This record gives sequence, C-alpha cells and structure tokens, in this order.
Amino acid sequence: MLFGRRKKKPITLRDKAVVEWKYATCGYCSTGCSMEVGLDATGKAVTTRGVADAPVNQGKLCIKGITEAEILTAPGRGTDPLIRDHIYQDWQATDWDCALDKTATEFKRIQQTYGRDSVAIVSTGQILTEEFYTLGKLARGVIGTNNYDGNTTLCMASAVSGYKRSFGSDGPPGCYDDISHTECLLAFGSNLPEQHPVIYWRLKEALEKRKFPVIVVDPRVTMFAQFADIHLPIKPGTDLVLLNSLAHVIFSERLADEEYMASYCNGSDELRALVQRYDPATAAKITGIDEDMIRNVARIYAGARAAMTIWTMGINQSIHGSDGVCAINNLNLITGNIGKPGGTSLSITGQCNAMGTREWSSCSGLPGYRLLENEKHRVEVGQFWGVDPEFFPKKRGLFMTDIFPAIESGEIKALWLVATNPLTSMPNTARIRKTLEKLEFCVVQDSYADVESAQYANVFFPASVWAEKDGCFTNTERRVNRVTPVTKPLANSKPDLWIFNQLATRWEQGRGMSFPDSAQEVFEEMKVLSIGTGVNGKARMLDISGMDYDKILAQRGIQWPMRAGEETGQARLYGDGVFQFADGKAKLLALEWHDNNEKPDHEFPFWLNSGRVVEHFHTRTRTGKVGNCNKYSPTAYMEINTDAARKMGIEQMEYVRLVSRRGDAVVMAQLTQRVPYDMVFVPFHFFDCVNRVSLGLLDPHSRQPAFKQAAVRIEKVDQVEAGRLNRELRTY
Ligand SMILES: Nc1nc2c(c(=O)[nH]1)N[C@H]1C(S)=C(S)[C@@H](COP(=O)(O)OP(=O)(O)OC[C@H]3O[C@@H](n4cnc5c(=O)[nH]c(N)nc54)[C@H](O)[C@@H]3O)O[C@H]1N2
Ligand SMILES: Nc1nc2c(c(=O)[nH]1)N[C@H]1C(S)=C(S)[C@@H](COP(=O)(O)OP(=O)(O)OC[C@H]3O[C@@H](n4cnc5c(=O)[nH]c(N)nc54)[C@H](O)[C@@H]3O)O[C@H]1N2
Ligand code: SF4
Ligand SMILES: [Mo]
Repeated sequence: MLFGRRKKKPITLRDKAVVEWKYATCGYCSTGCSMEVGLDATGKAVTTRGVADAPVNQGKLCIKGITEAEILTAPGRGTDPLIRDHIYQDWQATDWDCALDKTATEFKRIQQTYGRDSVAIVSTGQILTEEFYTLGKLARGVIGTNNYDGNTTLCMASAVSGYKRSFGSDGPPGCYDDISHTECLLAFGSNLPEQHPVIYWRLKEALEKRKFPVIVVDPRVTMFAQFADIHLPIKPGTDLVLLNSLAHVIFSERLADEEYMASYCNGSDELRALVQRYDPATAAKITGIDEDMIRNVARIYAGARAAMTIWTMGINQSIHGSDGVCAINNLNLITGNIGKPGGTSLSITGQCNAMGTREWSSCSGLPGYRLLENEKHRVEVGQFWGVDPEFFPKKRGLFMTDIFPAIESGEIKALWLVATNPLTSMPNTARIRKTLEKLEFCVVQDSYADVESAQYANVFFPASVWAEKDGCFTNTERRVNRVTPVTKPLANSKPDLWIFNQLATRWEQGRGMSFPDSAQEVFEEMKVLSIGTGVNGKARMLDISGMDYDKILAQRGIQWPMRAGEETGQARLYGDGVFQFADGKAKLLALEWHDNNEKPDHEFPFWLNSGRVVEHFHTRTRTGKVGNCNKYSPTAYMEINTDAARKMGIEQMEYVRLVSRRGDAVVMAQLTQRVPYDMVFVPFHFFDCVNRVSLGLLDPHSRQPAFKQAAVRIEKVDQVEAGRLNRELRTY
C-alpha cells in the first residue's frame, strides 16, 4: 500500500499477507468494538480491522484495538504452570495436574483449619461471561467461600450501587444511540476521547449532523473538556454539591417534569426539601463553579426535549461515588429523562466485560442479578446447580477492598487472583505488599507471567487470552457480543473456563455437578437462568433467552433483554416507567454532601488526581509491550501546572518525587495548563508509581476507593539517580 507523495519517498507499509479474517470483540475497554483478526498462512494473528456493519463502531477502532493482535504473542506470556513452596524461592515449571492438585489441596487444608471463608477469590472484568458464570458456580457452589469479589469494586461498584438505590437494579438504562437523539449531553469525570475513543467518535458524528450542547465537568482541562461547549472545572470531590444545586434551580424555577415524578417516582418531597439548602451561591463556594453558570446549565438541561448524563471514574472513584450516581439519576428522573431516546443516565463502563461479571459472576450474589439475601433466589439457583441452598451464605461477603484488610488481620489466609494485578492497581501498594506477604497460599491466574502480583504467588496458572478463547462480552450499552477462538492458546496456556472446570473436579461436590466444557453449553445454561419474574412482578429484566451464538454473530452483538421469540434486543430500559422495586417506582434520594476527603494543606499542598492515557491500558501487561502504544508514553509522568512548576523551579521533563502520608513515587514533570495550580495528575499505568502515594478512602455504599483524591507535596531529586531508578522500574 502506498501513502503520501507517489513519486518522492512514498511510505510503503509491509503487506501482512492475511489469508483469513476471524471475528472478535475488542478485549480492552467496554465500548465493545467489533473487529476481525487477520491470520497469515501459518495461522498467526498479524493484524486487526474494525467491522464495518457493526452497530457499535461501524468500522472504527482506536490505537489499542488496531494493535491488539500483537498481545497474543507479546513477551511475558505465561507458557507453563509454575509452582514454588515459598515466595522467596525460584519458580519451577510444572504440569497442569500438579498445579491444580496443589491449589485444591491448599484451599481445602486452609478451609479446614480456618473456616470456609478463609480462602478469598478476587476476579476481574476481563474474562468471558461464560467463564465468569463458571467461576461463580465454582466459588459459590463448590469451594463455598463468601469472600469472593472482583476488581470491579475499583471501577464500576459506585455505578452498580447507585443504579440499585435509584432504580432497584443494576443495568445501564441507556445506549449509544441516545447520543444521536439527545439535545444536551452532560459528562461527569469522563475523558471520553482518550478512554472510550469510539464512543467519542459517535458523539462527534452526531454533532456533525445536529448541534447540541456538550457540557463537561472535570477538574482537568481534558481533551473532552477542550472539545466541549461548556467546561465546569469542578473542585475535586464536590460533584454531589453541583448536582444538588442543579436540582435546586430546576425545582425553584419550576422546570421539573412534575408529571413524570408523580407517576413514576417516590421521594420527591424529601429531595425538594434537601436541595433547598444547595442554592447556587452556596454551591459556587464549594464547587468553584460560578453561580450563574450553575443556573445556566440547569436551564439548558431541563429545557432540552431530551437530555442525557454520562459519567465514568471522576464520579465512581470518590467517597461520594454512589451518592453521585444517585444524584445523576435524581437529575434525570426529575427532568423525565429515563428510558427515552436521548434521555438517560448512562455510566460509561470500564473493562471489556465489567458488565458480564456484574450480570453473571455471582461476585456480589448469585447469577442473573440474583441476591444471596433473597431465599427464593438461593433456592432457584441451588436447585438448578444441584447445590443445597443452605450451602450458600445468606448475605454477600467482603468486597475486594475489604478482603485485603482481612488478610492483614489474619482472617483470610489464601488468595486466588484471576486476571487482576492489585500490586499495581490498588491504592497504597506498600501496604498491599505487606498484606500479600502474610498469605499462607496465593494463586495468580493471568495471561502474562510477568504480572507484578505474581511476585507473591505460590502457584501461577498461565491463562489463554482474549481471542484464544470462546465466549461473550457485554459492553456499556448491555450489548452481548462474541469473541471467537481466533488462534490456538499459546504454548501450554489454557482458557480460564478450562482451568475453572478442572479445578471443580478436585472437589467431590464439583464432580457431582455439571461443568460443561464448551462455552456455548454454558451460555445455554445462563439463558435458562435468565428467565423468570422480577421483584415488580414483570418478566426479569436481564433476560437473554432469545439470544444464541449465531444470532449474536449475525447482528454483531445484541442488547439485553432479548426474550425467547424476539428478533432482537431492547435498546433502552425503563421506557414504561416501571422500575425494579416492588411498587415499580424509582426512588428520588435526598443526599447530603459531607466534606471528608483528604485535602491539600500546608504540608501536602497539591491535590493528587490519577487516571489514564489513550495508548495504555491499566497495568500495561499488554500495551506496555506493544511498540506503537508504548512509544507515546514510555515512562511515568505527572501533569503539573506550568505556573506552579515555575514557582518551584521545576523544568519540563525533570524528575521529581511525589510524597504523601503513605509513601513516595518518582515521576517526570510535564508542564501544562491542563491541571489547575494546586493539582497534579498522574496516569496509574506504571508499577511502583502513583498507587504508592494514593489513599483510596472508601465509599460507604460501594466500597470503591477514592483514587482521584489525595494530597501530596513535590520534592526535587537527583536527576541521574532518578533516571536510573525509573529505568529499573520500567522493565519493558
Ligand atoms: N486508553 C484507555 N482506555 C480505557 C482504560 C485504560 O486503562 N486506558 N481503562 C478502562 C477502564 S477500566 C475505565 S474504568 C475507564 C475510565 O475512564 P475515565 O473515567 O474517563 O478515565 P480516568 O482518566 O480514570 O478519569 C476520568 C477523569 O476524571 C476526572 N476527575 C478526577 N476527579 C474528579 C472529580 O472530583 N470530579 C469529576 N467530575 N471528575 C474528576 C479526572 O481529571 C479525569 O480526567 O476507561 C476505560 N478505557
Ligand atoms: N491510581 C489509580 N488506580 C486505579 C485506577 C485509577 O484511576 N487510578 N483505576 C482503577 C480501575 S477503574 C481499574 S478497572 C483497575 C484495574 O486494575 P487491574 O485489574 O489490576 O489491572 P489490569 O492491568 O487490567 O489487570 C488485569 C490482568 O488480567 C490479565 N488478563 C487479561 N486478559 C486475561 C484473560 O483472558 N485471562 C486471565 N486469566 N488474565 C487476563 C492481564 O494480563 C492483567 O494482568 O485499576 C484501578 N486502579
Ligand atoms: S474504543 Fe475500546 S473497545 Fe474500541 S478499539 Fe478502542 S479499546 Fe477497543
Ligand atoms: Mo475500570
């Protein structure tokens, strides 16, 4: 292929010699782009391309999706099971039977000695739904520990909690197509162009056809903020005050949809009374947003025929995360913006299958949004699996963020990590290190053997990755889409489904239950469990009984619910105004804001904010090894305001030390006006970096850490020494 000037030095791209294209859904973010992976004559995956007729991405992919074929054979992949008695010993390669036997024996020994819940399982949002369902069956029905949770507690827990409190159930009510219908889009703490580039592209496309206001609430001038019509540079952790104040204006200026509230909501009197206290003048002092601007935004939002709110980690990762989500739901309920085209509350999900784990993994309950607290649900699932319902606990166990303290206190003695890397991604990693040292036994199941958390493991299970496996992901808009086994598992790695099934056979109880080998059979089981009656007496919302693998592939993903006999799925939830509470009404919640963050002070004068960049994904087990991703941000850095840096004598690209009450981290300074004078922003992708300093206070409802708010100071460091340290930490 020729690019550029034809005659003078044309750029020639190497022909990748693709002989076959196979279907998959991208394995990074939850946008859920449909792609095809190109195989060469030897069967090696060499490239990817977007699927043109796919409803989500219509042929587009971002940098991570375009380079995704490289991750299959990237350095550091786990090739054989590994084993060692003590974490200070070297690893020994072993066979699967030996690694699985050792794990089952240790889990049983520890459970017999310390009780069933002394074994903890922490999973992910990044394996296939059929694998989640099977892990849930193993954890709840065979191993029987209640301390089983996922890294979604670091990610979507506040959204889940907020949906449950407002609407009675998890499940994002809106869809991407709402962007094409809305008259106003309000975004809280989401940097869409970098973190969900293809959803952002859909927004750009909608704006080209029809202009409508885009309002971005973020303390940083992100790329999204730069493209917005209005940017509200909010003081960290004060979104709830802004939302209450918007409701104040909407009520006091009689802009609310009284008819909608009267028909479909409870709690409007309490909400009205509470937001009385959040007048724009008071809110302006707390949020830093001008009072007239608050009035202006409230009028635009309530005046739009249809308005939608999207949000991501700027809301979820806060001590008011769950309340923030409920306040967003309040805003949309009082303006009648739920379940109609262009009117919605839409959490933009994080990981490729964070939705799948919420739906089917049994992490917070039982499959299909069932609850451990509900006797009918325990009986239904127990009978279906062939497990005595009395074997199930009667309420959910510890959240991920409470599991680590329980290891510290000695309550938990064994840990199984499935596709998550807490040694880099949890707050206060120095403490996590000490915690992991206390374990009697630890298993890490990951596609990459060089994942940092494996430092503390006694057994390593090398898992196959993404398009080496078969199954489904669910994306942000409830769309179930297919990943097909494009290539064979690398070396002796095995699909997570196979690993779970093999482990189940190590228990008598597991041998008596059905653990199907094929993903398709597992999917058929889930379909049966998805049918039934919900708490409001209507058909269950999370119904996938009308789907099958062929239909999903043909439609390039289908949104649930899709009931048996239906041609396709449903774009929106709650269009009929019936919510998932017994009386069918949504709850308007009166939410008081409490000022209880760690805030900058004399000793630690900067806000520490953290997040992501477009070319890296999380802890870089994958993108860190893809040249075209890694080259754009190869090293840990922080954004610091140019004026603040000048005042401290910090130059562009100089190394500095960030110090908090927890620890320190060395980063390179990038001088920019993107952050305010009293804030630094650090991407969290790098090992032994920002999470050495982060605090992670927990939201009381969702137990999600406030990664985005802590206080730090900046110190000068020796440049040569810092450069050496930095190189040592960036091993690839
Ligand atoms: N390239 C890339 N894309 C990804 C990922 C990735 O690692 N890399 N990860 C995926 C996952 S799992 C997730 S969860 C999503 C995350 O997607 P996003 O949430 O969009 O990304 P972040 O950079 O974590 O945070 C978003 C913004 O929140 C802002 N923020 C901080 N404090 C506050 C506050 O108090 N109020 C408000 N309103 N905003 C605040 C930050 O300044 C930041 O710009 O991205 C997904 N997509
Ligand atoms: N400071 C700060 N910290 C944060 C955040 C922040 O904004 N700021 N964001 C938080 C958020 S939203 C998230 S989601 C977490 C993410 O935190 P983690 O989940 O710890 O990060 P990942 O690097 O995505 O880890 C996933 C692991 O799964 C492995 N893997 C990938 N595919 C497969 C597979 O098919 N099978 C198996 N067995 N393994 C696989 C990868 O190699 C990787 O090691 O980080 C959180 N931490
Ligand atoms: S936007 Fe997300 S799903 Fe789409 S290609 Fe990029 S990382 Fe993959
Ligand atoms: Mo996330």
